[in-house]
Amino acid sequence: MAVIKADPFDFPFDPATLGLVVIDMQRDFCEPGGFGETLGNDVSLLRQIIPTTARLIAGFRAVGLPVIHTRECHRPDLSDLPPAKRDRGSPSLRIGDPGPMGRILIAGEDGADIIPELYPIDGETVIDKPGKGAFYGTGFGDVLKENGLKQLIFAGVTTEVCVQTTMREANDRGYECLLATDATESYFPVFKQAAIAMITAQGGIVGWAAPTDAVLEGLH
Ligand code: C5J
Repeated sequence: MAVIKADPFDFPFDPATLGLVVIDMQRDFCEPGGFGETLGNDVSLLRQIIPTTARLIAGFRAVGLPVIHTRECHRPDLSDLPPAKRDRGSPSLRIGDPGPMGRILIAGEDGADIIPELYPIDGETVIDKPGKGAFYGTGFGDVLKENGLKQLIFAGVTTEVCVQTTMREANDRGYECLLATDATESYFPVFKQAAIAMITAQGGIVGWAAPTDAVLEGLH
């Protein structure tokens, strides 16, 4: 067993069953003019983690372990978009509306795609998901099983929404999950810290947390 130094205690893992899940590093969340900004958020906060996340991805690729990417997006006909989601709040543009990077959070549009700095390479799986969690309405669970994965390292945005939701879903399904604390970000720094605290509290009730350097050290 290999080990990653983590909170609330070391994370032992079998490299044969470990994978990296990078949540929603999309232009719509990380670049001006996308969904995140239409909600009034400062996207520069999320951009701070791009170099660290790139290093984490490169580390997994270097040792031949799987990298899975997700994208929060909807079908062009909006058939997988509940009105309750589209109508929530008062963004300047709603999901499906035309914006500077194409229709907001719609599959196939530039804004819904992954940022160029972290773009998937050939052979990596990309899961399009209509919800905040990656299991709902997708083949994510099947992909994990087909790859024999049991332990998951998580990165991406936003910590307290899609990352935490997916970690909780995975934890309930028996996966052991670790969050790379400097490869995840929120538009609200206080929410990021709270999410990490919630995940690791009570003996790791949702999972573990560790910085990218500790994860990469564990891989070697
Ligand atoms: C949000 C996400 N925050 N990827 N999506 O709406 O966390």
